[in-house]
Amino acid sequence: MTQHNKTLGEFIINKQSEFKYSSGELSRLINSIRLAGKIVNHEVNKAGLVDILGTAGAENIQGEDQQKLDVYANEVFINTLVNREIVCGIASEEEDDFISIKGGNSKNDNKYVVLMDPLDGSSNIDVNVSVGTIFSIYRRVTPSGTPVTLEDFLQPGNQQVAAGYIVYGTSTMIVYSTGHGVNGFTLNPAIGTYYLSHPNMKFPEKGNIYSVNEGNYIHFPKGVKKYIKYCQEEKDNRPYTSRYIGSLVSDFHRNMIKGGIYIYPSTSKNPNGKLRLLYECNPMAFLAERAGGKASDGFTRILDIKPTELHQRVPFFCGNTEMVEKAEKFMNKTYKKE
Ligand code: AHM
Ligand code: MG
Repeated sequence: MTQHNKTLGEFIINKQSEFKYSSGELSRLINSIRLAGKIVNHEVNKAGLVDILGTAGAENIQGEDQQKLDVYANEVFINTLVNREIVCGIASEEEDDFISIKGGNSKNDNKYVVLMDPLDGSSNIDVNVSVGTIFSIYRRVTPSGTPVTLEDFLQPGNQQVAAGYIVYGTSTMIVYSTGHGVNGFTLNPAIGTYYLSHPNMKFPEKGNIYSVNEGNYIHFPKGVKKYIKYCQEEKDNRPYTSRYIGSLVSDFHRNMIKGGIYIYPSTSKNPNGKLRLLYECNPMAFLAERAGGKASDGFTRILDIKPTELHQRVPFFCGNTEMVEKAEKFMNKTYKKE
């Protein structure tokens, strides 16, 4: 990487005037996220060396085992945002309820709330496979200076001011958008600086990768089964390639660069799928659309869904526009028969 590449810090300063509400508050918030990301990255990278692997003995609200690194990442992100007094509220996949943050003088004038999945794909930690952090930023809707309420967090994804993810992969990257395109920055671990490595990321026009946990095939809706068969058919540029890491951030990241669709549908066991609307689907849908892609629940645009609860789950179809639209067609055609 050459030294004249723009750093994330320089990029944020240059772009600040493009932000919708340019008080510098959003810039400082993204700065805090990149700092927390570096700390988590450091810990993730030495996961094999220290006794930090394994479960922490607690379960999160969805009844899943929490890995130690989940707990660690959750604490780092929350502490960084709280200590810098940069947001008025946080909701995390690892917390039962949202956190209301008071400012130093007991009054909090900050405008933004952050929703996050501090360490997504955590079942991959023990086997040295990429994991990620997903974040989503909204302006509060209740009056500033008062404690945040549930209403501030249950906003439809189309109200997001910014969203992004950090992928702790073969290299660590932060990819985010404040609404003006999607940009990716790669961490140079030697000096702890992120460099702009992937400016203005876009899904290629055509994709040929489908990512879905086919082990659940028997439980999928008819439309998804038919779409999978379509992907496997020998016709035109098909069969497509199947790639599934089981780590949403990594699967999305690859599909955005190479062209593909990610699907986590409803199943007969889990009618709303597995992924969480607020912490996973909305931020990814925001990025997908900014990168020329599309995200839906099979029928409706993800970003237009009005959330009703913090830990709500939703079926998720996300990737190249053409591929998502094709999958939606299969869903619509078979819907009545199911
Ligand atoms: P998590 O938030 O508990 O880590 O679950 C989300 C992850 C996604 O990253 C991934 O795409 C999906 O769960 C994989 O689920 P499955 O193992 O059922 O295919
Ligand atoms: Mg997750």
